[in-house]
Amino acid sequence: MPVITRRLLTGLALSTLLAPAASAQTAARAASEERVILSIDGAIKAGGSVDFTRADLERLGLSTLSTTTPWHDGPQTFEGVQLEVLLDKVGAQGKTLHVVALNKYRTEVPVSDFAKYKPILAMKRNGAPMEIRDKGPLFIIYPFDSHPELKSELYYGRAVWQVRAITVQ
Ligand SMILES: Nc1nc2c(c(=O)[nH]1)N[C@H]1C(S)=C(S)[C@@H](COP(=O)(O)O)O[C@H]1N2
Ligand SMILES: [Mo]
Repeated sequence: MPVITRRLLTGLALSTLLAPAASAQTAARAASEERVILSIDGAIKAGGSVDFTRADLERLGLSTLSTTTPWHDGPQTFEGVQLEVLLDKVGAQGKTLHVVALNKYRTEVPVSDFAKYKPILAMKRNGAPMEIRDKGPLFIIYPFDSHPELKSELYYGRAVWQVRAITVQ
């Protein structure tokens, strides 16, 4: 494993000499792939805290959900991991999620929403990763158009954008 890592680094360093701009982009992309964007702790089977990079989340399988939202013009297509799938993956045992966003917004989301509505932790909007300025990198999206009761302050409040951490309780 260390050998492979060294080779990768050498390859990167070499391409920096050959094509500085392109390789800086490649390096930036690699760094953002390895960045932890979500941490889950609390009542989970693994104990402690489990960290996820973008690639880790993609490996769990992405679902697509198209809906209008209060924050976008016209129907949008979101892609992300279903919260139900994510919680299953960490062996969550609680009834409530305490969700904390990058902007320190925090709210509680009942786990019972997940089987019922299949909301996703969206990472892409219309095929592109959501940047922080675009309410990314992770945005809880409910299928607002599929259930009339979801078009309410209660569920808009649970649609946390810039999600950074989840505590299961
Ligand atoms: N990260 C983050 N997500 C959030 C909020 C917030 O302040 N920060 N506000 C929530 C609440 S209480 C509601 S009603 C809606 C508000 O969206 P608005 O500020 O665009 O009206 O987003 C929800 N998601
Ligand atoms: Mo709200």
